[in-house]
Amino acid sequence: MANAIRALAMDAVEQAKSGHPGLPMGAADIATVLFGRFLKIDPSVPNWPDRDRFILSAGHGSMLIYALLHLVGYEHMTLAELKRFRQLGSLTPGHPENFVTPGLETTTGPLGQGVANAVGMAMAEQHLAAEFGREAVDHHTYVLCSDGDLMEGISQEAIALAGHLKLSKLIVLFDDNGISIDGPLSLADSVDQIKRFEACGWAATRVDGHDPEAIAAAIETAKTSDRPTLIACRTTIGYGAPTKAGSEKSHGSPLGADELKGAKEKLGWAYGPFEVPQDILDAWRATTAKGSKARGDWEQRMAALPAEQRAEFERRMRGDLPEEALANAMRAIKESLAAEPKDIASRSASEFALHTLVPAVPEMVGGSADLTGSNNTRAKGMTAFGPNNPAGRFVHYGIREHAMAAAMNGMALHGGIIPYSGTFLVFSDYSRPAIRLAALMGERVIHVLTHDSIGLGEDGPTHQPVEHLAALRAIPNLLVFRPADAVETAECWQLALQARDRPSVLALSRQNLPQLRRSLDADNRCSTGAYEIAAAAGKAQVSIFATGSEVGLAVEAKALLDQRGIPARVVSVPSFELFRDLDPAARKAIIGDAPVRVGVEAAIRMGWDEIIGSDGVFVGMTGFGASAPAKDLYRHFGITAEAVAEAAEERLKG
Ligand SMILES: Cc1ncc(C[n+]2csc(CCOP(=O)(O)OP(=O)(O)O)c2C)c(N)n1
Repeated sequence: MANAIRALAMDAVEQAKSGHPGLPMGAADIATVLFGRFLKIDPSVPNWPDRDRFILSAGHGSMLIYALLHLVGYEHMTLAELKRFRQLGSLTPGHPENFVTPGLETTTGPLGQGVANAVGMAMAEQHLAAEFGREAVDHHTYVLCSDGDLMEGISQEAIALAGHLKLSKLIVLFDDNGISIDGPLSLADSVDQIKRFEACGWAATRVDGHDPEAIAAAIETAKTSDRPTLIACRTTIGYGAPTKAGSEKSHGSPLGADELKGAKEKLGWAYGPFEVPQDILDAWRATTAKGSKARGDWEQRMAALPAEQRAEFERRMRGDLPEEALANAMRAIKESLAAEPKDIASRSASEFALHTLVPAVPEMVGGSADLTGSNNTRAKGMTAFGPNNPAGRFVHYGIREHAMAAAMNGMALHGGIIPYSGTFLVFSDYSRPAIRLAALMGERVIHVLTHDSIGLGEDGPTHQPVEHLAALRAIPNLLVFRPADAVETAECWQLALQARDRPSVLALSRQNLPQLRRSLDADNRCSTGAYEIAAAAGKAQVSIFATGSEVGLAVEAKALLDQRGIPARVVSVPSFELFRDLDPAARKAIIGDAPVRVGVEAAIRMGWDEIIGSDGVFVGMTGFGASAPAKDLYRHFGITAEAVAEAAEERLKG
């Protein structure tokens, strides 16, 4: 059965003339034991909620999972798809993409991400089991990872978090082949992985990765552990290849016709390309009986649950919001802000909104990378998630931004949870690879990124983001919100929650901001991405576009221009992306036809030409910030109402 994986991987890579045969050939025995004897899946219902999760963190070994999906009988994974490995529009892209291929749990390729996704999935499992009971949620999360996964820094953050949280249903199978692209691992690494994992609170063991019984025994033991488990499986990369086995030469290129022929001979595989004999295919197909039975049993248990509990579980797993509760929460927040306006930092406005949103939307699980008091992400009544309180809805991720973001991806992928968490905007650099993958996968994950400009003041240029808004706006499918006041902050939260297929960033200020929207708006005005927040008295000569903390400043500049007899209007731009999604006529109407357009944002100009044109005036940053009180910095860098008014006036004069 393992040789079927090896043969399919060799044949597909050969046909594609590119790909990675070494891992599937080396890890075939591990995968055969895991899928054959343990993994609780049902190919006829790939998304059955209580299935075991399997993550191939070493995404370059994608032919391993494609071969497995075919062998166990996922309907769409036909031989024809295997033959189209790495071709446009196939279900077998170079690295696994869960949004392309049914049966995949996540998208991997950037090493280390899958391990951290799995930590999030195991967290989600524990949390949902605490909420809905073991009748509804009771599965394992398995990872197959490589040396590269464990060398990446994110893996350290992830395993430390998993060990601390005692995620006992997380089992990592390490393809311990001692080879990476450059050659033997000894060129660059001498970590004792067993000791490393043990030091992080894991159970860890080493087995012969070509001995099925040893692998099976280790998995059995892992399933009874009270901690997460690492099983280091000693393997030979490219197992079976006559000259390339055990060498980096089998890692990432086709074996070549002669080597392939020799490998099949050595493995005793007497079949042609993509040929799997019926008895072996039958044996593979039979392995899913355990999963089908488990699914049947689960359905019976679900049917026996109280109707309300079952309906709530199903809603959450579908990813539908509690529409009515959310609408009521939004109304309550807005009514309160209209009755008692709040001139507060947008991070505090976010907290104010969360106090009402978190109870209304029970799937929200919050957190922070050790900046809870600064990010204001912990709403009233939230308790800390942990082994003794798995129902807790607030995660202390520690100072681990990268694994935090990747674990949040894992929670969203698991389903049943809308994860959100916080750090400083400047440290989005530390989580960016995971944010990018959330955007690629289309996962609803919400990043609260506070201290969003020089407005944070004294902490200085190391902490003051200047290029981060532009850098985040550059990620396709990511929504970057920068709300101007307490009302916009609540509206942006609503939009982030409603964005089912997109991750969001909420860029929030440290410093207080005036509440500009003082009357009650039932509509979500931020939903168009940009809208006129202050109209011109007469035909506008100047349109000022601003985001976040600079919208208040733009409104002051407008007042100065009004005094000078220059009619000006202000457009708040909480989200470039939602604005871009409008049709051209709607966009044009918001842009207006004032002869002068000014953009104001305490950040670099990159991206702004889309709104103000390349001939527009931009008031913002051109380099790094400095350490000083915020007010002094705004003056020092020339981001003031006076400067905006003057720049507009000068341009108008031509
Ligand atoms: C973050 C990241 N850096 C680099 C790469 C490119 N890359 C792909 S596989 C690999 C290392 C291969 O070694 P190993 O993880 O041991 O896999 P094996 O050779 O055993 O298949 C590298 C550097 C990547 N995919 N992701």
